[in-house]
Amino acid sequence: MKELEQIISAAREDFAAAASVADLEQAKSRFLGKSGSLTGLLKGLGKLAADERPQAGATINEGKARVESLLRARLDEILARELESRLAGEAIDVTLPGRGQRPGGLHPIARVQEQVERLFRTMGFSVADGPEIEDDEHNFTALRMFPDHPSRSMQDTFYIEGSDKVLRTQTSPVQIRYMKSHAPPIRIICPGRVYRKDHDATHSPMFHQVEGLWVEEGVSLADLKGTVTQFCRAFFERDDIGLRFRPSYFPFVEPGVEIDMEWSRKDGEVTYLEIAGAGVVHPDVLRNGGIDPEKYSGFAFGMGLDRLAMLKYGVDDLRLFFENDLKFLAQFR
Ligand code: 2NM
Repeated sequence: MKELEQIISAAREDFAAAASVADLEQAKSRFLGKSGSLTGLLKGLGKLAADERPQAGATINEGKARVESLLRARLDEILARELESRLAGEAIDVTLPGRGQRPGGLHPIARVQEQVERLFRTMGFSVADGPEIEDDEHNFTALRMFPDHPSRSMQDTFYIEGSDKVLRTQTSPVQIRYMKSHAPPIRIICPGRVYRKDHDATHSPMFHQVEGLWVEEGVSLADLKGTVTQFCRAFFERDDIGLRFRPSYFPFVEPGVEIDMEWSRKDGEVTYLEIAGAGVVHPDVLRNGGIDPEKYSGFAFGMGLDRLAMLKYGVDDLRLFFENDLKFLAQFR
Protein backbone atom coordinates (compact mmCIF):
# COMPACT_ATOMS: atom_id res chain seq x y z
CA MET A 1 0.00 0.00 0.00
CA LYS A 2 1.89 2.96 -1.31
CA GLU A 3 -0.29 5.64 0.34
CA LEU A 4 0.23 4.07 3.80
CA GLU A 5 4.02 4.05 3.30
CA GLN A 6 3.88 7.77 2.41
CA ILE A 7 1.80 8.56 5.47
CA ILE A 8 4.24 6.70 7.74
CA SER A 9 7.27 8.49 6.36
CA ALA A 10 5.47 11.87 6.49
CA ALA A 11 4.60 11.14 10.15
CA ARG A 12 8.23 10.23 10.92
CA GLU A 13 9.39 13.57 9.42
CA ASP A 14 6.69 15.66 11.14
CA PHE A 15 7.30 14.03 14.50
CA ALA A 16 11.04 14.59 14.17
CA ALA A 17 10.39 18.26 13.34
CA ALA A 18 8.21 18.76 16.44
CA ALA A 19 10.27 20.58 19.08
CA SER A 20 7.74 20.58 21.92
CA VAL A 21 4.89 18.52 23.31
CA ALA A 22 2.47 21.06 21.80
CA ASP A 23 4.07 20.72 18.34
CA LEU A 24 3.80 16.95 18.67
CA GLU A 25 0.09 17.13 19.63
CA GLN A 26 -0.58 19.04 16.43
CA ALA A 27 1.39 16.59 14.31
CA LYS A 28 -0.46 13.71 15.97
CA SER A 29 -3.86 15.15 15.02
CA ARG A 30 -2.74 15.53 11.38
CA PHE A 31 -2.36 11.73 11.21
CA LEU A 32 -4.45 10.19 13.97
CA GLY A 33 -7.09 12.88 14.62
CA LYS A 34 -10.71 12.74 13.46
CA SER A 35 -9.80 14.10 10.05
CA GLY A 36 -6.23 12.82 10.11
CA SER A 37 -4.79 11.08 7.09
CA LEU A 38 -4.59 7.61 8.72
CA THR A 39 -8.12 7.92 10.04
CA GLY A 40 -9.12 8.80 6.46
CA LEU A 41 -7.53 5.60 5.17
CA LEU A 42 -9.48 3.53 7.70
CA LYS A 43 -12.69 5.28 6.77
CA GLY A 44 -11.98 4.41 3.10
CA LEU A 45 -12.10 0.67 3.91
CA GLY A 46 -15.88 0.67 3.42
CA LYS A 47 -15.44 1.45 -0.25
CA LEU A 48 -13.35 -1.67 -0.85
CA ALA A 49 -14.72 -5.01 -2.00
CA ALA A 50 -15.70 -7.24 0.94
CA ASP A 51 -12.93 -9.80 0.26
CA GLU A 52 -10.21 -7.11 0.17
CA ARG A 53 -11.26 -5.46 3.40
CA PRO A 54 -9.69 -7.80 6.03
CA GLN A 55 -6.26 -7.73 4.42
CA ALA A 56 -6.32 -3.96 3.81
CA GLY A 57 -7.70 -3.34 7.33
CA ALA A 58 -4.90 -5.40 8.87
CA THR A 59 -2.26 -3.54 6.85
CA ILE A 60 -3.62 -0.12 7.81
CA ASN A 61 -3.83 -1.11 11.48
CA GLU A 62 -0.20 -2.23 11.37
CA GLY A 63 0.67 1.14 9.86
CA LYS A 64 -1.34 2.91 12.54
CA ALA A 65 0.58 0.98 15.22
CA ARG A 66 3.86 2.06 13.54
CA VAL A 67 2.80 5.73 13.61
CA GLU A 68 1.69 5.42 17.25
CA SER A 69 5.02 3.91 18.25
CA LEU A 70 6.94 6.63 16.34
CA LEU A 71 4.82 9.17 18.20
CA ARG A 72 5.53 7.63 21.62
CA ALA A 73 9.26 7.44 20.91
CA ARG A 74 9.35 11.10 19.89
CA LEU A 75 7.28 12.12 22.95
CA ASP A 76 9.77 10.32 25.23
CA GLU A 77 12.64 12.16 23.52
CA ILE A 78 10.99 15.57 23.90
CA LEU A 79 10.06 14.98 27.57
CA ALA A 80 13.60 13.81 28.35
CA ARG A 81 15.10 16.91 26.73
CA GLU A 82 12.67 19.24 28.55
CA LEU A 83 13.58 17.65 31.90
CA GLU A 84 17.25 17.95 31.13
CA SER A 85 17.07 21.65 30.34
CA ARG A 86 14.90 22.35 33.39
CA LEU A 87 17.41 20.58 35.64
CA ALA A 88 20.28 22.52 34.05
CA GLY A 89 18.43 25.79 34.70
CA GLU A 90 17.70 25.02 38.34
CA ALA A 91 21.11 23.59 39.12
CA ILE A 92 22.57 24.43 42.55
CA ASP A 93 26.32 24.19 42.76
CA VAL A 94 26.76 22.58 46.14
CA THR A 95 30.54 23.00 45.90
CA LEU A 96 30.32 26.86 46.01
CA PRO A 97 31.50 28.38 49.29
CA GLY A 98 28.65 29.70 51.47
CA ARG A 99 27.90 33.39 51.78
CA GLY A 100 28.37 33.13 55.53
CA GLN A 101 27.21 35.45 58.27
CA ARG A 102 29.62 38.15 59.36
CA PRO A 103 29.93 38.24 63.12
CA GLY A 104 28.80 41.48 64.77
CA GLY A 105 30.63 43.13 67.62
CA LEU A 106 30.34 45.67 70.36
CA HIS A 107 30.78 49.35 69.59
CA PRO A 108 34.25 50.54 70.76
CA ILE A 109 32.67 52.85 73.34
CA ALA A 110 30.52 50.01 74.69
CA ARG A 111 33.67 47.89 74.94
CA VAL A 112 35.53 50.60 76.80
CA GLN A 113 32.54 51.01 79.14
CA GLU A 114 32.61 47.26 79.86
CA GLN A 115 36.34 47.34 80.60
CA VAL A 116 35.96 50.37 82.87
CA GLU A 117 33.11 48.68 84.77
CA ARG A 118 35.13 45.47 85.13
CA LEU A 119 38.22 47.28 86.46
CA PHE A 120 36.29 49.36 88.98
CA ARG A 121 34.39 46.29 90.15
CA THR A 122 37.73 44.66 91.00
CA MET A 123 38.39 47.71 93.22
CA GLY A 124 35.10 47.24 95.07
CA PHE A 125 32.93 49.72 93.14
CA SER A 126 29.33 49.00 92.10
CA VAL A 127 27.82 50.27 88.85
CA ALA A 128 24.82 52.59 89.23
CA ASP A 129 22.59 54.22 86.65
CA GLY A 130 19.70 56.64 86.49
CA PRO A 131 17.53 58.73 84.15
CA GLU A 132 18.94 60.58 81.14
CA ILE A 133 16.09 63.09 81.42
CA GLU A 134 16.75 64.82 84.73
CA ASP A 135 15.17 67.55 86.75
CA ASP A 136 16.82 70.84 87.53
CA GLU A 137 17.31 69.88 91.18
CA HIS A 138 19.40 66.74 90.59
CA ASN A 139 21.28 67.97 87.52
CA PHE A 140 22.19 71.44 88.84
CA THR A 141 21.00 72.65 92.24
CA ALA A 142 22.08 69.68 94.37
CA LEU A 143 25.51 70.01 92.75
CA ARG A 144 25.82 73.65 93.73
CA MET A 145 25.26 74.93 90.23
CA PHE A 146 23.14 77.87 91.24
CA PRO A 147 20.65 79.68 88.95
CA ASP A 148 23.30 81.95 87.39
CA HIS A 149 25.80 79.15 86.70
CA PRO A 150 27.07 79.31 83.07
CA SER A 151 26.41 75.59 82.35
CA ARG A 152 22.71 76.29 82.91
CA SER A 153 22.60 78.61 79.91
CA MET A 154 20.44 77.76 76.91
CA GLN A 155 23.64 77.59 74.86
CA ASP A 156 25.04 74.71 76.90
CA THR A 157 22.07 72.61 78.01
CA PHE A 158 19.19 70.90 76.21
CA TYR A 159 16.01 71.90 77.99
CA ILE A 160 12.73 70.03 77.59
CA GLU A 161 10.17 72.65 76.62
CA GLY A 162 7.43 73.43 79.11
CA SER A 163 9.02 71.55 82.02
CA ASP A 164 11.89 71.82 84.48
CA LYS A 165 13.51 68.80 82.78
CA VAL A 166 16.87 68.73 81.00
CA LEU A 167 18.93 66.11 79.19
CA ARG A 168 21.49 65.40 81.91
CA THR A 169 24.75 67.25 81.27
CA GLN A 170 26.77 64.83 83.42
CA THR A 171 26.11 61.60 85.34
CA SER A 172 26.53 63.21 88.78
CA PRO A 173 22.73 63.39 89.30
CA VAL A 174 22.86 59.58 89.48
CA GLN A 175 25.27 59.96 92.38
CA ILE A 176 23.00 62.45 94.14
CA ARG A 177 20.14 59.94 93.78
CA TYR A 178 22.37 57.13 95.03
CA MET A 179 23.49 59.08 98.10
CA LYS A 180 19.84 59.83 98.93
CA SER A 181 18.92 56.16 98.84
CA HIS A 182 22.07 54.56 100.32
CA ALA A 183 24.06 55.08 103.50
CA PRO A 184 27.89 55.16 103.42
CA PRO A 185 30.15 53.43 102.70
CA ILE A 186 29.37 54.27 99.07
CA ARG A 187 31.64 53.20 96.27
CA ILE A 188 30.04 53.57 92.82
CA ILE A 189 30.72 54.46 89.25
CA CYS A 190 28.04 55.88 86.96
CA PRO A 191 28.72 55.38 83.26
CA GLY A 192 26.32 56.60 80.59
CA ARG A 193 25.19 59.10 78.00
CA VAL A 194 25.27 62.81 78.68
CA TYR A 195 24.18 65.78 76.54
CA ARG A 196 25.56 69.23 75.84
CA LYS A 197 24.99 71.73 73.03
CA ASP A 198 28.40 71.37 71.46
CA HIS A 199 29.43 69.99 68.07
CA ASP A 200 32.88 69.88 66.44
CA ALA A 201 35.82 67.48 65.94
CA THR A 202 36.26 66.98 69.68
CA HIS A 203 32.70 67.57 70.94
CA SER A 204 29.49 65.70 70.21
CA PRO A 205 26.03 66.79 71.51
CA MET A 206 25.74 63.30 73.00
CA PHE A 207 28.79 61.75 74.57
CA HIS A 208 29.70 59.26 77.28
CA GLN A 209 30.94 59.81 80.76
CA VAL A 210 31.88 57.75 83.72
CA GLU A 211 31.77 59.38 87.11
CA GLY A 212 33.01 57.79 90.31
CA LEU A 213 32.13 58.42 93.94
CA TRP A 214 33.61 57.04 97.13
CA VAL A 215 32.12 58.23 100.41
CA GLU A 216 33.29 56.77 103.70
CA GLU A 217 34.87 57.94 106.97
CA GLY A 218 38.34 59.31 106.35
CA VAL A 219 38.35 59.22 102.52
CA SER A 220 40.77 61.84 101.13
CA LEU A 221 42.47 63.13 98.02
CA ALA A 222 45.14 60.45 98.60
CA ASP A 223 42.51 57.75 97.95
CA LEU A 224 41.51 59.55 94.75
CA LYS A 225 45.13 59.53 93.58
CA GLY A 226 45.54 55.83 94.38
CA THR A 227 42.27 54.81 92.75
CA VAL A 228 42.73 56.78 89.54
CA THR A 229 46.39 55.73 89.19
CA GLN A 230 45.47 52.07 89.66
CA PHE A 231 42.67 52.39 87.11
CA CYS A 232 44.86 54.07 84.46
CA ARG A 233 47.62 51.47 84.78
CA ALA A 234 45.15 48.62 84.40
CA PHE A 235 43.13 50.25 81.62
CA PHE A 236 46.11 51.26 79.47
CA GLU A 237 48.02 48.09 80.44
CA ARG A 238 51.16 49.96 81.50
CA ASP A 239 52.84 50.10 84.91
CA ASP A 240 54.81 53.26 84.21
CA ILE A 241 51.94 55.71 83.72
CA GLY A 242 52.54 58.97 85.56
CA LEU A 243 49.65 61.19 86.62
CA ARG A 244 49.64 64.91 87.29
CA PHE A 245 47.05 66.57 89.54
CA ARG A 246 46.49 70.28 88.90
CA PRO A 247 44.31 72.48 91.09
CA SER A 248 41.07 73.40 89.34
CA TYR A 249 37.51 74.45 90.08
CA PHE A 250 34.24 72.52 89.94
CA PRO A 251 31.28 73.80 91.99
CA PHE A 252 30.59 70.34 93.52
CA VAL A 253 34.07 69.70 94.97
CA GLU A 254 36.56 71.44 97.23
CA PRO A 255 39.42 71.15 96.51
CA GLY A 256 39.05 70.36 92.83
CA VAL A 257 41.70 68.96 90.50
CA GLU A 258 42.23 68.18 86.87
CA ILE A 259 44.11 64.96 86.22
CA ASP A 260 46.62 64.68 83.38
CA MET A 261 48.21 61.46 82.22
CA GLU A 262 51.81 61.24 81.08
CA TRP A 263 51.74 60.05 77.47
CA SER A 264 54.67 58.99 75.27
CA ARG A 265 53.83 59.98 71.74
CA LYS A 266 54.86 57.85 68.75
CA ASP A 267 57.74 60.29 68.04
CA GLY A 268 59.12 59.65 71.55
CA GLU A 269 58.09 63.02 72.95
CA VAL A 270 56.40 62.94 76.38
CA THR A 271 53.22 65.02 76.76
CA TYR A 272 50.33 65.28 79.22
CA LEU A 273 46.74 64.53 78.29
CA GLU A 274 43.85 65.64 80.43
CA ILE A 275 41.79 62.58 81.33
CA ALA A 276 39.57 63.55 84.27
CA GLY A 277 38.21 66.20 86.57
CA ALA A 278 37.90 65.32 90.24
CA GLY A 279 37.99 66.49 93.80
CA VAL A 280 36.83 66.07 97.37
CA VAL A 281 33.03 66.24 97.40
CA HIS A 282 31.79 69.59 98.74
CA PRO A 283 30.13 69.30 102.19
CA ASP A 284 26.94 70.92 100.84
CA VAL A 285 26.71 68.25 98.11
CA LEU A 286 27.02 65.48 100.71
CA ARG A 287 24.30 67.20 102.73
CA ASN A 288 22.09 67.43 99.62
CA GLY A 289 22.56 63.66 99.32
CA GLY A 290 21.48 63.17 102.93
CA ILE A 291 24.98 62.46 104.21
CA ASP A 292 26.54 64.08 107.30
CA PRO A 293 29.72 65.89 106.16
CA GLU A 294 30.96 66.04 109.76
CA LYS A 295 31.18 62.27 109.81
CA TYR A 296 31.89 61.33 106.20
CA SER A 297 34.05 62.59 103.39
CA GLY A 298 34.42 61.46 99.84
CA PHE A 299 36.04 61.99 96.49
CA ALA A 300 34.44 62.09 93.07
CA PHE A 301 35.76 62.15 89.55
CA GLY A 302 34.44 62.41 86.00
CA MET A 303 36.04 61.03 82.84
CA GLY A 304 35.00 60.93 79.19
CA LEU A 305 34.50 57.36 77.98
CA ASP A 306 34.80 58.57 74.40
CA ARG A 307 38.13 60.17 75.22
CA LEU A 308 39.34 56.96 76.90
CA ALA A 309 38.33 55.05 73.76
CA MET A 310 40.20 57.55 71.52
CA LEU A 311 43.37 57.18 73.60
CA LYS A 312 43.14 53.41 73.89
CA TYR A 313 42.52 52.79 70.17
CA GLY A 314 44.43 55.74 68.70
CA VAL A 315 41.35 57.40 67.15
CA ASP A 316 41.89 61.11 66.47
CA ASP A 317 38.39 62.27 65.53
CA LEU A 318 35.54 61.78 67.98
CA ARG A 319 32.95 61.94 65.20
CA LEU A 320 34.11 58.58 63.82
CA PHE A 321 32.44 56.91 66.82
CA PHE A 322 29.03 58.30 65.90
CA GLU A 323 28.93 57.93 62.10
CA ASN A 324 28.07 54.20 62.11
CA ASP A 325 30.53 53.49 59.30
CA LEU A 326 30.92 49.71 59.37
CA LYS A 327 34.42 49.90 57.87
CA PHE A 328 35.50 51.86 60.93
CA LEU A 329 33.52 49.85 63.49
CA ALA A 330 34.56 46.43 62.13
CA GLN A 331 38.15 47.15 63.21
CA PHE A 332 37.09 46.76 66.85
CA ARG A 333 35.32 43.38 66.52
C1 2NM B 1 33.68 65.81 87.68
C2 2NM B 1 34.70 66.49 88.30
C3 2NM B 1 34.68 66.59 89.69
C4 2NM B 1 31.56 64.72 90.52
C5 2NM B 1 31.05 65.14 91.73
C6 2NM B 1 30.01 64.30 91.98
C7 2NM B 1 29.12 64.29 93.14
F1 2NM B 1 27.88 64.03 92.76
F2 2NM B 1 29.47 63.37 93.99
F3 2NM B 1 29.15 65.47 93.72
N1 2NM B 1 29.94 63.44 90.99
N2 2NM B 1 30.89 63.70 90.08
C8 2NM B 1 32.67 65.31 89.77
C9 2NM B 1 33.66 65.99 90.41
C10 2NM B 1 32.66 65.21 88.41
O1 2NM B 1 33.59 65.64 86.32
C11 2NM B 1 34.50 66.30 85.52
